[in-house]
Amino acid sequence: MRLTRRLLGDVSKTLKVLDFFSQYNPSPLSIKQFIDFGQNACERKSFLFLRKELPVRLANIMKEISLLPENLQHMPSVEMVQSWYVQSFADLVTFVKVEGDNEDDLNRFCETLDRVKDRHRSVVETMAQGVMEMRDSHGFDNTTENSIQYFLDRLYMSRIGIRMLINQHSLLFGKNIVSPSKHIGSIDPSCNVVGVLKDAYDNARFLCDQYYMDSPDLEINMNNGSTLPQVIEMCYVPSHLYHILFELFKNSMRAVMECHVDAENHPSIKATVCLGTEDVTIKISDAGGGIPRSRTDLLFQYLYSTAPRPDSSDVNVSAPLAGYGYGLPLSRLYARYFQGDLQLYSSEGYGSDAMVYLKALSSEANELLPVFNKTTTKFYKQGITMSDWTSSQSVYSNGNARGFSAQAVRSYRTGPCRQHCLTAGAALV
Ligand code: W6P
Repeated sequence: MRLTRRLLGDVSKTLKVLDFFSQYNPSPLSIKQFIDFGQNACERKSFLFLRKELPVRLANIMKEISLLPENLQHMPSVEMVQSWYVQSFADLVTFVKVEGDNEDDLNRFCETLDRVKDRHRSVVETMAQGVMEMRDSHGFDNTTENSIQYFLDRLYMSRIGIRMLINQHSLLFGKNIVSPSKHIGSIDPSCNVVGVLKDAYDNARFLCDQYYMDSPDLEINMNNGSTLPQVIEMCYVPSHLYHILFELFKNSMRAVMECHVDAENHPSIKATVCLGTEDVTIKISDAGGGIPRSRTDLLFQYLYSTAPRPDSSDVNVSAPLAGYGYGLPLSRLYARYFQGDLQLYSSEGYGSDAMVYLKALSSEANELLPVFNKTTTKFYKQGITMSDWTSSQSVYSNGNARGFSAQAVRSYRTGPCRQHCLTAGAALV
C-alpha cells in the first residue's frame, strides 16, 4: 500500500518505473507452454513470472496510449481507460519485491488480479465511447483514422493476452477452484471443434428465431484429408473459439434472412471443419447475397462499425456490445492471438465464405502480442506513408489511403449494415 501511494503520489517516479518496464518485450507463451505451466508449475512460480510479465505488458501498451493524438487522449472516456491502466500498473508493481513464499502474499496477489480484471471489464465499450466523443467534437483526418485502427487492434490484443494470463493464474490457483475437469485453466486440451461450433450456431439461431421468426439450417462437413473423422479435437481455448464462431453465425444468419425476405425456405449455412498437419480450418459459408469486395475491409474497422451510442437511460439496452458492432474486428483478434486468422471472402450477388484458421499444433500456437518500440512511435508520428500506387479514385474525389472515400464509407455504415445484425440484445429487440 505504501509503495502504491508513493508511486501515485510521485508522478515522475511512476513514469520512471513505467519506462523501466516498457523497455522489456512481452514474453509470448504458446498453448503448449500454458499447458506445461498449468500441469507442472506451482503457484509461486506462476506468481514470480506474472509479477514481472504483467507490469511489462501493461507498460508496453500504456506507452502507446501516450502516443495517441492529443485530442483523442483527452476525451473523458480515454482518460478513464488510461487511469485504469495506471492504477493496475501501480497495484501490480507493489509485488516486485514480494517474495511470494507464504500463503498471505499469494492470496493478496490473487485478489489483486481479480480487482485488475474487474477494473478493465469495460475497456472495449469505453474506448468505443471515447472514439465517438472524438468524432462528435473534432472529427478525424485520415492519419488519425489509421492510428485509431492500429491502436485499438494493439490495445485489444494486449488485453486478450493480459486476461489470458490472469485467467490461467486465477483458475489454477484462485479461491474458486472448479471441480476436477480435463481443462487446464481456460484451455481444453481436447477441444471438440464441432461441439463448440454447434453451441455457437444454436445460440445465434435462438437470437435469429426471436428476431426473424425463422432461421437457416446448418450443414456440417468434416474432413481430415483421408478417412472421414468422427471428431476433430485440438488444444484450444473453447471460449475464444466460441466467440469467433458465434459472431460469424450471427452475421451469416442476418445476411441469409435479409437476402431472402419472402422465401419459404432459407438456404442453409454450411460449415466445413478440416484438420491438416499445420492448420485447423473452419469455413462458414452463407448464401446471403454477399457484399462488394470494396466493402469487406470495412467490416473489420472499428470506426465504421461504431453505431450511434445506445441510449444509456434505456434499460432495455443492456448487452455490453450491443450497438457497437465490434464483433468482427475482435473475433479476428481472437483468431490471430494464437497465430490463426479470420478472413472474409465474398462472392457479391451470391454469398460469403468466412475462413477461420487455427494452429493445429499447440507448440506453434504462440501468443501474438504488440511490442512497443521505435517503429511503433514512428507509426503514430507519421501515420501510413503516402501511397506509391495510383488511386482508383478520380482526382476530384476525396479518396484516402485505402482507396475509398470517407463519404462512401459513411453511407455504408448508415445504410443497412450487415455487421450489426444479430449483435446480442438491443439489435434484436
Ligand atoms: C455476409 C457479411 C458477413 C460478415 C461476416 C460473416 C459472414 C457474412 N456474410 O454477408
